[in-house]
Amino acid sequence: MRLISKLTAALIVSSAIFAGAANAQTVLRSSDTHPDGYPTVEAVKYFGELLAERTEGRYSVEVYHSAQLGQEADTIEQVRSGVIELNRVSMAPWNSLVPLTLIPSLPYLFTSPDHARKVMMSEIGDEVAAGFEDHGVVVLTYYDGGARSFYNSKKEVNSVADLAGQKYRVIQSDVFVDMVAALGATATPMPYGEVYSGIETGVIDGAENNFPSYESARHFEVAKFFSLDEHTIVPEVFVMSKVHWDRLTDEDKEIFKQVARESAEKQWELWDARVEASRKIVEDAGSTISTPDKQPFIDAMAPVYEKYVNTPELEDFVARIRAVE
Ligand code: GTR
Repeated sequence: MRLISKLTAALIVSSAIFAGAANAQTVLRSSDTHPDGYPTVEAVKYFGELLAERTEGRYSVEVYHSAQLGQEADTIEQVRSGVIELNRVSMAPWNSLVPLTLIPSLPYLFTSPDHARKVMMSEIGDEVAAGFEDHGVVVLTYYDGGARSFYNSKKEVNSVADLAGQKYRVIQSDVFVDMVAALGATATPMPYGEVYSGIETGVIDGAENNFPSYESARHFEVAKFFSLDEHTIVPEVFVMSKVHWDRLTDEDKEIFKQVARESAEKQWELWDARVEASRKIVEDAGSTISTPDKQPFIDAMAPVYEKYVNTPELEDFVARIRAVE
């Protein structure tokens, strides 16, 4: 009986969504790989609050954090096909699908998180976003993905030479694989949720990420040597399934975009605070943080640029990003 009434309720809700009924309460489901409290999770919750307010309760958001709906690659398929309405993921797993996302994923392109924020919120970000629409989603906004650095379970990395022969987990993206290879190490692409045990069991020597991820995924417990080489700042994307987007009225589309933009500003605030807090947590827990000279790392990236920035248009695109102050 209970099951039947649950199913009936689900049907009523989904038919309300399908009909786009004016007074329906539509709950939008959003996925995130990070735990509750993480800046991206909190920013999407904030988006939901603003959305409910500005639509007089017609829309609300439920965030499925902690990879409850699966690893990023799976949830990307879910949002593309419309099984879930929203998703917050890194830009890197889109690299093979949306070619222009390769550019903001390049190592040492953005000079600071602030530079990345400015670029992604400019028309450059809109040009990147346009490429997503052919693949079933609309970019609502970008969030700050912070600077990523290498960390290792066995040794301190103070130079490019120290990376030789080390095996690092990377995000499932060719740019990441090539970047690690150009540094003389080996890349093993694998889902985020497998990194902790991968390091613990010695399948990989380490991984690379920003302080909030290193801390919240507890990677610092198994890899205590953090090397602040800050090799890449990859934006996060907050997307909506195009199937659901296309059902919104023009007025609602405006509201969605506007509150998403406001949620990005919130995320930036939360992000800055969390970077500091996470750094303190890992230092207190005994992580050593080394700060290698970045220039040799930057120099080693030349082949990656040669491979991916391979047309005059892309060269121009990179130059435009570099020119943003
Ligand atoms: C984090 C990012 C996640 C995920 C993760 C990873 O910084 O926020 O979306 O992509 O990195 O390395 O898989």
